[in-house]
Amino acid sequence: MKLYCDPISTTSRPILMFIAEQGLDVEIVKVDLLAGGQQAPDYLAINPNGIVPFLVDGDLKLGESAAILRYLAIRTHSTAYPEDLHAQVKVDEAISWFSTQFHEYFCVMVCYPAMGVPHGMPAEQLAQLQAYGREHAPRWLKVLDQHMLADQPYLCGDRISIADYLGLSYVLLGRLVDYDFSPYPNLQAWIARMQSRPSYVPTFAAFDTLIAMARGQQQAA
Ligand SMILES: N[C@@H](CCC(=O)N[C@@H](CS)C(=O)NCC(=O)O)C(=O)O
Repeated sequence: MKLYCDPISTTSRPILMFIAEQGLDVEIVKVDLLAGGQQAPDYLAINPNGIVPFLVDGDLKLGESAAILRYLAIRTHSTAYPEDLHAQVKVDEAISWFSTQFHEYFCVMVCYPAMGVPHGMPAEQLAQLQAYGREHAPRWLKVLDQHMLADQPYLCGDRISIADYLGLSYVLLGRLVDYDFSPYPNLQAWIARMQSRPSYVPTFAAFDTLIAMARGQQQAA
């Protein structure tokens, strides 16, 4: 099995963390996003979308981080994607929530503009988008803090699920733009819980380096 990915990619890290925790025998193939490796003809021949992550397992060619997580968890009979139908659809619900509401308001509107990720829109519109996101993202952060994580250690109960791996990566984008999570104590406790897992350090090393660089640039400015 091969995973095409880049540790600087938000959607690659959840899978790398899951693979590390499960000790899965997966060949990691780095597609260097900063060098434009996702547009290299040999990679486009594998994944015409030109994005990572992408999994190849025999005849199976699979994109989309959520689908890859589900596949790996089912294949390994991991409790991170429970077999009980009600428990399973709650994990699906959390994954969809992160990929839509949370990603749109928090990642796309708040974090990406502050990170300089090109949206291809004029600066004035981008500033409006960011302001809108800053105003409305707390709605979803409150849901996370006061409902999803209010009385349980993980997003879908007492056990970690694949939604936690995915959600962590999205939430931590906030650290890259110095987002203030202090109004959300349950969310902060969950972040700390996830970061205390041994798999966190190797998986997020490249990301943490980016944070350190971003802070250095802010201090120098
Ligand atoms: N919905 C996809 C999104 C994947 C995605 O956007 N990957 C980014 C990195 S986080 C990428 O490869 N970007 C390269 C590009 O757009 O050129 C998933 O969840 O896997």
